[in-house]
Amino acid sequence: MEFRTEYMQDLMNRVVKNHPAQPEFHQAVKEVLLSMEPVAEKNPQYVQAGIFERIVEPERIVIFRVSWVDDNGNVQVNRGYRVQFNSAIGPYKGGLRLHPSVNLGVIKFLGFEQIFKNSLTGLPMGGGKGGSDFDPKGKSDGEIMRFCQSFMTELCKHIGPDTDVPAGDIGVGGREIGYMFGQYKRLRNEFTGVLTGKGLNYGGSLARTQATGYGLCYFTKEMLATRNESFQGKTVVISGSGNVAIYAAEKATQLGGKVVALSDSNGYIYDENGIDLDAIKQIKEVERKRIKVYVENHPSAKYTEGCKGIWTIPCDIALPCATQNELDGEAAKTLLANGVIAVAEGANMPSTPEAVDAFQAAGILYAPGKASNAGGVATSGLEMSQNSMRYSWTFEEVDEKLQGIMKHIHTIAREAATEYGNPDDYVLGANIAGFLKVADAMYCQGITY
Ligand code: NDP
Ligand code: 2IT
Repeated sequence: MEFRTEYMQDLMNRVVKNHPAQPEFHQAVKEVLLSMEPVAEKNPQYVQAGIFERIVEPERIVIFRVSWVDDNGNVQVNRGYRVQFNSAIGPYKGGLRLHPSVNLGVIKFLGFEQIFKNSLTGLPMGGGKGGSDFDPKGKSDGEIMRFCQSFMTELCKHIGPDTDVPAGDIGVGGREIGYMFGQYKRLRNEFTGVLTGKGLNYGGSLARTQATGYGLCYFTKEMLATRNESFQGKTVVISGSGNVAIYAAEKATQLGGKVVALSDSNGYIYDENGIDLDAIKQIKEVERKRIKVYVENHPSAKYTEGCKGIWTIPCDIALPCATQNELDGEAAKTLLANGVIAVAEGANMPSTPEAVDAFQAAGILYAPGKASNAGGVATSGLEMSQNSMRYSWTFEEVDEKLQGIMKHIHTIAREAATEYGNPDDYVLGANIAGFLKVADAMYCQGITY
């Protein structure tokens, strides 16, 4: 899609010029600004107050050196980031990613998306994201701990339970959050809810581990219901085999779907009888091994090297849950030719713009990550509430609130999409519904940032 107004095209040109060589950030901004053209026309006060110019510029960026000592006694140096993008509706909130592909542009795209996602949850959370180019693969527990402690030694100066509350993302799960929380507590002498995704015995929330994957399926269920469809009897393909993919597979199965494929960055497994999820949890969560190990004990399954081929498997529902731009235009065409009826994103921006255009042109159900994967951060918001109350809800209580939030996101995205054009355009709906709350808050607070 291309811009039809000079105003947004000019703004986009400035973003590209002022943030050079950050293609993921440009991609995320373009998608949102395209949805903003009718909003700017309907709301001249936002144009006058410079809301669009301000919302694409992070409020603050912290970049720092992270040195640590590996098991051989060698000094290693990585780069740490925290992008505090927008605090109009609450403290900055968003995950930390540890992956060698991390750079400032990647963290900025993630922080930008987080503004709208967090707003959609209805909870008071601003947008932020952080991480490092540290590669956790193959590192010992001791190395992970020393990295996390060094990372937090600097990060702790910039965060706090009412300022900025990080959480997990790729490469950051319960283990890493534990090491970071311990270091924050030691340095600040404070036991506070400064991170979410914590262990259950030191302030974590029940159902946070499951929340992103479960929430993704709750959203997909709502979307399917608009066409009198459900997960029942459907074949489901899910990319990735990390936190989001595993719990998406669990809930899709509970709702009656059959999950036939999962992947990691090396390749994918296909089992037409349905994947044995307990075995996957053992391989990925406990042993931290590669997914190909699965076929050693599952003769009906087949392993194929290379992760992109997963989209050639025929399915009714596709849930990309690995990483950005993992599903391109060609993969989208193949999925469509094989009869896919719904694509919902567990990952952040996994579909390229060409893939999104293809899904929308074909008229299938397509949910952008900022709506469909918001269950994770929503439950992080619920963890913050529980920490503030010094109280814990049961699994059922949290899960029920999560279901309510995903239903609400689906409703407001559809309402906004209906008001501004086409009820089935969840991209338009999610961007506009997420934007309006933040824009009003920025407008009311005056021109501060
Ligand atoms: P994990 O680290 O638990 O798992 C990531 C999975 O994606 C792994 O299977 C990994 O394979 C695969 N993967 C990562 N990078 C690549 C790559 N470059 N190419 C192919 N596969 C890759 O992360 P999560 O499950 O937490 O995150 C997955 C996605 O969901 C991300 O986009 C994240 O931003 C998003 N997300 C996460 C939320 C959360 O609460 N955790 C909330 C909302 C969105 P390998 O092990 O081989 O690297
Ligand atoms: O992309 C995301 O929404 C996350 N990684 C979760 C963020 C959070 O603060 O729970």
